[in-house]
Amino acid sequence: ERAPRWTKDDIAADRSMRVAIIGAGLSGLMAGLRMKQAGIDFTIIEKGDDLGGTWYENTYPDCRIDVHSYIYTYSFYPYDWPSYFCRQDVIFDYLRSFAEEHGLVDHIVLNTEVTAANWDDESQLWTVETIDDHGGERADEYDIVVSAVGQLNRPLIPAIEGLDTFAGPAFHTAQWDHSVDFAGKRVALIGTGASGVQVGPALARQADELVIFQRTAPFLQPTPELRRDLPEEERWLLRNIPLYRSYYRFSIFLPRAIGRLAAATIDPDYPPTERAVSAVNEQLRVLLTDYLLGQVEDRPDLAEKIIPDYPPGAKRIIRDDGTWIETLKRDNVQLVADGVERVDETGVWTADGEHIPVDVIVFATGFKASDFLMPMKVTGRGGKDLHETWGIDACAYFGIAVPDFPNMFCLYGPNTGLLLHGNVVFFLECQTVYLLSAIKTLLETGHRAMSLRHDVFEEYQEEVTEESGKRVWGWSKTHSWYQNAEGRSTIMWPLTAHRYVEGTRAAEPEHYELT
Ligand code: N01
Repeated sequence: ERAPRWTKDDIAADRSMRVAIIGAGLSGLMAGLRMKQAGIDFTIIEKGDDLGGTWYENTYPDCRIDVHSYIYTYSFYPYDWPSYFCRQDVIFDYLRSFAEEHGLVDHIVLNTEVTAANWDDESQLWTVETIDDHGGERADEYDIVVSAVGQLNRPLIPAIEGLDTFAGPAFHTAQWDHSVDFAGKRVALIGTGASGVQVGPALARQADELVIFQRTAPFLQPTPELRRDLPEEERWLLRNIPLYRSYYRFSIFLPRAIGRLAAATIDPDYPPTERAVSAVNEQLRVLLTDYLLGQVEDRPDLAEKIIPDYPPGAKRIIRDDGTWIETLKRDNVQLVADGVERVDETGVWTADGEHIPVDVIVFATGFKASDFLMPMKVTGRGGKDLHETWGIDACAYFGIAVPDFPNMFCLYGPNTGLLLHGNVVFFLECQTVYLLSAIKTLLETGHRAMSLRHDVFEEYQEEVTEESGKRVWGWSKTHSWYQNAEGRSTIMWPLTAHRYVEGTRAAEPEHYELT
């Protein structure tokens, strides 16, 4: 529990302080709680018609978390998770009960999208412009803006030629059309990332035929417990022994895990034939490749399609309990390891010129992850535009603060994505500690605004850029959502969890211009 040990009224009772939090997902709710505990006036503005963010929006069949549920949990709000990797509805219930229990629901304005946030140099306030689902526009002033919009909130449907001519339903996994009955249908599933691999088995069971379009083969991480309930003894331990819960939570700091990641990702000399020091990455590649090949000994036709040609870790390694390959082997499933060229009224054309007729197209094609804070228009000091400043290279100090955008703090911002070397909820708690310390500084010093110093930002940016280049998602130049259009990672945290804790312990006043 890292709740503030102070309230606004303890420090500056006469001062008004209003905070706008954009987004009512895991991050926004967490920030809301901290504001409440600090006695600060706050509003959570949510574009959707319920709270929960990603766990409200993604309702495709068998959508579930891919880190252990008892790690993907606020440290101070444990839950009696029924399975190792809980399904979307269970996580949604967790977030709802969190919000209800902490009195956050009344602070959330639903169906309202933030279109712009403009900083006024004179009043030193943000004007947050919103539009609701009836077209009602508003502009409200706030002292502080907290972006809690997430990274994977803008579904990406590729611009495939002819898509608008397709006669049947076509939709993204994050915008599931529950009115579609797959029975008796021939379905195309485009994309074999985490979403595609999760939804594919359910589609194969429901549809008459499933055609899976795989552009790049995924590595699969053997996880036998993926769809299993947690045994009662384990649940008892997690419920009753806080130390047991903490062990899991803080295992991210175990040198073993960090060492493994570092060794597996630092080597710049891939491919393996030219490798000098990538023994662990290579070991991992062999293990994961054997895992795949072991499942298709009877199917050489599949074997040649499912082996990735990039180093493990360059893209997300996907949890698997054997279900994926079982699905690919089904009689009603066809795996097309070929690009999608175009779509016509009745089906999909592959790059090889084959026409595959389908009734429904499901896009598991990911998100516009690098478009941080889009499509909001954010203007800071001197009318500076955030997206013009960033270009395609979004960067914020520890993912949180940007020079010339005073009193604006991002949660789960640029370069805070994680593989083995952290835990998104733990990082989020670090971010809110930082946010609260910034607010405390403003209250204690009587200043109205704090803007990150350029030199502090630049030093940080250099470190992150250099370290990103050493990680597998950087040096391998593998195409993935970890990278932007120019191949730079604006998504992943390239350093250790220790470094993140150290850097977010407090918003150091000397790192800021206070006005
Ligand atoms: O998206 P992705 P995702 N033609 O970008 C393919 C989280 N998540 O939604 O690899 C054909 O990973 C693309 O191919 P390629 C998790 O962090 C979590 O699956 O670019 N194919 C790829 O196969 C995850 O990492 C859970 O060559 C096209 C796929 O579409 C993140 O979300 C569950 C294409 C996109 O994969 C994103 O995963 C699900 C085209 N034109 C997701 N364009 C949980 O556990 C793209 N592809 C909560």
